[in-house]
Amino acid sequence: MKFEKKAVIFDLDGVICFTDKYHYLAWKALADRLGIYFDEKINDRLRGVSRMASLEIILERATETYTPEQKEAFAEEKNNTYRDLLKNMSPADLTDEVKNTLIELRNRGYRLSIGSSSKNTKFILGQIGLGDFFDAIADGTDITRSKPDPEVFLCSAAKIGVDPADCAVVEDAKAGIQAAKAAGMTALALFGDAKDCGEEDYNLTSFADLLNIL
Ligand code: B16
Ligand code: MG
Repeated sequence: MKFEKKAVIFDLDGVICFTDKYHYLAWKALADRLGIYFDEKINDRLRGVSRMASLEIILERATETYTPEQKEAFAEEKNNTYRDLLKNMSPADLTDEVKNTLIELRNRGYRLSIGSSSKNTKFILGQIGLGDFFDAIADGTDITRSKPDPEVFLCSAAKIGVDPADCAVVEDAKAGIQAAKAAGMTALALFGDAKDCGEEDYNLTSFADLLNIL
């Protein structure tokens, strides 16, 4: 199968790099401190959704109710733990497969951008050596509605000046696949709960598989 596209919009967490394991560890530390059950299956539901929406999912299993101020403090506590873990990231956390595929896509003339729900996107890209690589970045600081709303992908396409119909999105989250489809884009699933979710246009066998279909 081949897709005729002008741009590729990448999700960050779980696609370009594996910060998803750090999200898990940071949420797990908070959940354990509060005595709330949390495991990797629940963690899968947090992929692509905003920090506060993630917290609400974790608090579904809480026996206490918390005030909005307490919830803000919990979200900040998680983010501080997460950012401490991100400080250990370096260009070694960018795989050769991802790096070489991105370079080859650029050589083929594609516009390349990011569409991530994370407010830590620019910090993470800097850590892994991609701070200046993408043609545009749309992230959690640009939007008011997180995936499955299409806002972040429409924002990313607008920043690179490409019609949504000419964009392919690479996602590891079912919420991200739904967001891409709602934006009128082609949705490519890679890993996570995106894979075989039933709403994707294509399941990638690997990141480098992009070079076979674009
Ligand atoms: P932050 P993505 C998403 O990134 C994560 O998948 C999701 O787990 C996280 O809650 C969200 O970013 C917000 O992240 O707390 O750093 O602002 O997959 O859209 O790149
Ligand atoms: Mg993701």
